[in-house]
Amino acid sequence: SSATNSMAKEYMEVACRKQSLVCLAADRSTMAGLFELIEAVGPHIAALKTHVDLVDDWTPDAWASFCTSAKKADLLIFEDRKFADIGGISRKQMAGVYNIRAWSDLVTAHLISGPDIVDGLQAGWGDVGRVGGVLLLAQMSSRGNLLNPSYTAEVVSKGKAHHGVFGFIGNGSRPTELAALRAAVGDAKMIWTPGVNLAVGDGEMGQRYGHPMEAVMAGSDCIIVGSGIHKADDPTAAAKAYADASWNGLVQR
Ligand code: 5BU
Repeated sequence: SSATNSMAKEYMEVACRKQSLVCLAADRSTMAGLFELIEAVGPHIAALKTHVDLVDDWTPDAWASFCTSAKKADLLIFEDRKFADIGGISRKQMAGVYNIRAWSDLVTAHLISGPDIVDGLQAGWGDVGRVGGVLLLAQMSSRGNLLNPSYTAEVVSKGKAHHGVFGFIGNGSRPTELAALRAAVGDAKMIWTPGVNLAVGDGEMGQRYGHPMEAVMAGSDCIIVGSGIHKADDPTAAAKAYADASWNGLVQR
């Protein structure tokens, strides 16, 4: 109810209906794998995160139909593109082969090039008569990342003041850092967190994992879960387990 962005309310309504604060990181490299996944977990997740450029057999038509399936499952579509260029180029990168502006509701961006990147991305959606929200990377989950506390503080203070910013990416693997981020962000913007797995500890290639319930209790509004679901033997059961952990965390918080 404190959120300034209407899409944040839309997300929370879906999250409450499904009793799930899970955003699925759908990191499968075939269209068939993606369709299978959304079919299996749709009822237990509240948003869908994509990396459109890692799909081997990507075509515009297959992608359009995948996005239709996501909308049928009541999901915001979040392209984790991590834009970082100057505003005018970021606007153009919203078009191109993948035409991200036409189907994404949310995208990620670094603020390294300055705040005009947010205006550039918003102009990208505006070019096709759509609206969207930017999630700024305030923290990352990977070890050794260069987003130090003073950088995080700058991102939060600039991002909080921008109406085009939906919220921030926080580090789900470190509840203490996350709680500090929550305190800095306040209640008006979202915090979404990757680096979450029921198997807490180190993941592949420097990824780090914290427990989903602890992340939510520390202030996460949405846990971003990839391999914990898409590599599970039973993705449906896994998605349900993450949904339950996130919901219990929210209720306790
Ligand atoms: P995993 O399989 O749960 O580790 O997948 C995590 C996903 O979140 C993956 O798509 C990453 O690109 C994404 N991610 C991340 O892991 N850490 C970050 O700091 C950011 C994104 Br930003």
